Amino acid sequence: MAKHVVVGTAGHIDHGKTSLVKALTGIDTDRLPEEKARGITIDLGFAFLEDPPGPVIEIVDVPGHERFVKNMLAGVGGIDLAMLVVAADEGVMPQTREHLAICSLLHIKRGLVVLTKTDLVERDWLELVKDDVTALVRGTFLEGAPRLAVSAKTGEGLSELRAALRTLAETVAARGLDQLPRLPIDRVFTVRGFGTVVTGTLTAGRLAVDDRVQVYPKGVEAKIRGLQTHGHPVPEALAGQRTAINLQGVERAAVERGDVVGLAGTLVASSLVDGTLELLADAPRPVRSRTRVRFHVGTSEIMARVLLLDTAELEPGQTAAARFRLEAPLVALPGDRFVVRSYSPIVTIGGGTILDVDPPRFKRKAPALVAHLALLQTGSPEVIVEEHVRHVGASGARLATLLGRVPFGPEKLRGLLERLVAQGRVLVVDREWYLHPESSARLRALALAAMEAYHRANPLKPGMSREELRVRAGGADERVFATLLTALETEGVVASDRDKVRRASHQVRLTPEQERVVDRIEQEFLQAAASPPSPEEALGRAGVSGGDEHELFKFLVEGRKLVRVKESLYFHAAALDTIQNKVVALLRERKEIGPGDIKDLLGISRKYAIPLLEHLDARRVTVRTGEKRVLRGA
Ligand SMILES: Nc1nc2c(ncn2[C@@H]2O[C@H](COP(=O)(O)OP(=O)(O)O)[C@@H](O)[C@H]2O)c(=O)[nH]1
Ligand SMILES: [Mg+2]
Repeated sequence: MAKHVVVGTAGHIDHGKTSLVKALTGIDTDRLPEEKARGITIDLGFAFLEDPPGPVIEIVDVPGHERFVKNMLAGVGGIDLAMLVVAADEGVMPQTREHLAICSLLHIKRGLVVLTKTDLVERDWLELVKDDVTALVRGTFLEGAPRLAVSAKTGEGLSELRAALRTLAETVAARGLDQLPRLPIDRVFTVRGFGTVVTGTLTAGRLAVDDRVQVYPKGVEAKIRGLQTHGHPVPEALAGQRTAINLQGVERAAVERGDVVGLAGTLVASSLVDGTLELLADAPRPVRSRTRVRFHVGTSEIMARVLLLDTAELEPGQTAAARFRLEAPLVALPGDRFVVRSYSPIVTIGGGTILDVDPPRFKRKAPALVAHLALLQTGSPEVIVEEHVRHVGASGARLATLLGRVPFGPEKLRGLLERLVAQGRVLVVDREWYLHPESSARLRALALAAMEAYHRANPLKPGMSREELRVRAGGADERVFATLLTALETEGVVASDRDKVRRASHQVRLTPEQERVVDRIEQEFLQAAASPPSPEEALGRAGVSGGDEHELFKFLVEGRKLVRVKESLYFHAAALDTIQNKVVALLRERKEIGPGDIKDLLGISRKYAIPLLEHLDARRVTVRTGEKRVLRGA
C-alpha cells in the first residue's frame, strides 16, 4: 500500500492557504456555505495529492483567522509535515507566528515554507520578506527547511512545490503500528443509508472493519461498519492515514469533535493529568497555580486549572512540572503533546508533554509527585513501567490496564514486563497481571500482623478464616491475596486447614485447669455416646457454667472432637462414627428403616433419633423415602 503522509497548512488569514491547496490538488476545501459567502476558512478542509508510485499526500487546510485557532489546533494535531504559508505582499503576521509556535509546541518535526502571491510583489520586496521569514524560523523546526516562492494565480513555482512536498514526504518515517489505535475525531456527519461517520487522522496503530470500538471519553460502544481513506473503501486503516469511519450503533448526536475512537476497553478518560508545562518566551505574563487555561490535545479543547508542582510562578520561557485539573474528561496517552491557550485574551501561551493520565491523587505531597513525574519523564522504559506497577498498589495491574497509561504498545509492554519479572522488579499475580514487590511486602506485613493480633486475642482458636484475614489485611484483591497466602504457606510461615489459616508457629496452649475441664467435657460426651448431654449439662458437670458459646466448648467443636448435629445438640465425633457404622450395617440387612428402628438399635429416645437420621441424610449416608430411610446409592 502506498505510504500516506499528512500535511497541514499554517499561516495568517488571507495569505493564500486555501487557494494554494486548490491550485495543488484541484480541491476547494472551503466547503461551508458561510465560508463561500465570506471567502474565509472557518473550519478544517481536506484534500489530497495522489501521484503513484509516490506517497499519498493528504492535506489538512486550517483557518488562519485568530478566532478560529481552536479549529486550527484540531487540524494540526495529527500532521506529519507543516506547510507554513506567508503572503509575499504582507509578510510575517500575528497568526504566522502563532501557528508556527503551535506546530513547534506539538513537536511537528518537519515542514516547508511557502511564500505565496509572488505575482503581487517586486523582486526586492520578495527578498525582504524572505529575510523576515528566515529570522522567524531561526531556532525552530523549520530552520533550514525548503522555502518556495509561488503564485496560485499564475501557477509559478507550483511544480517545484509539488516536487518539494514529495521529497519531504519520502523522508517521513512510518508510524509505529505497535500502539493502541487512536483516532481523534475532527468531523462527524451522517450519510444517508449508512448512519454516523467520523473522520480524523489515525494517530497510531491500525483499525479494521468489524473492530469493536468505543468513542471516548463517554465510552459509547460501536462497531466499525466501514472504513475509507481519501475516498476509497479499505478493509483496514493504518497509523498516519486520514480515515473516515462508519460507526454502527452510534447516534450522530452522541459524538463530537474532540472525542477519540479507540478499541473497546483500552483508553482512559481522566479529569486529572500531569505533565510538563513550557511557557512560550513571548507569553504575555507568568502563569500561577490555579490559572484557568484552554487545554488542547488531539482534536479536543477542554478548560483546565494549572497546578504548578515545584514553583509558585512560571515565567515566560520556563518549564515546570504541572498538574491539570480538567473541567471535562480528557482522553490521551503519556507522550502526547498538548497546547495551552490563555482563557482571556485567547492566545497561545505554551504547551508540553503529558506524562501521566491516571496520576496518583497525592494531596500536599508535591515533592513525591515531582519525583514520580521525573521518573516518568526521564526514566528508561523499564523504570516507567515499574513506576506504574508500583503506583497501582495492592490491587496489582493488568496488562490491559497498563496499556492505557504507558507510552508503549502491547508488544513492547509485554517485553518490558517479561524483563522486569525476570529481574524480580515486578511479580506475577496471574496471566498478564502484575504486582510490585513493595506492595507484596506491605501486604505480607499487614497479613502477618493481623494473624498475630488474632492469635493474641483468640489463643484457643486454631486459626482465622481466610476471608477475615483478607479484610483485616486491608481488603486486598482476592487473587492477589490468594497468591500471597500460597507463597507464605510454601515458605512455611503460614499453615492452613480448610478455610482457616494461622501462623505456622501458632499452637493452642491450655492451662492445666482448662485441660481438666476440656477432658471432662469430652469424657461426658464419649460416655453418653448416642444420648449426649446438653452443652450446659456437660459444662456444669465439669464445674463451669455456660453453654456452647463457652470458649472451651468451642475449642472442642473447632478441634472437631464434638460435632454439632442441630441446635444445642452435639455428639462426640467418635460416637457419631460408631452410630453411622451401626446404622449402615442395619440398613444393609433390612434395606429400609424408620425412626423406631433407630430407637431400638441405639436405645435412644425420639429426641435424638430424628436429628441423627437427618444428620446422616446431610452426610449423604442415607436418603429419605417417605417415613423411611434407605442407603444412598443402594
Ligand atoms: N494575486 C494573488 N492572489 C491570491 C493568491 N493566492 C490567494 N490569493 C487571493 O488571496 C485571498 C485569500 O486567499 P485564501 O486562499 O482564501 O487565503 P487563506 O485565508 O490563507 O486561506 C483570496 O482573495 C485569493 O484569491 C495568489 O497567489 N496571487
Ligand atoms: Mg483558507
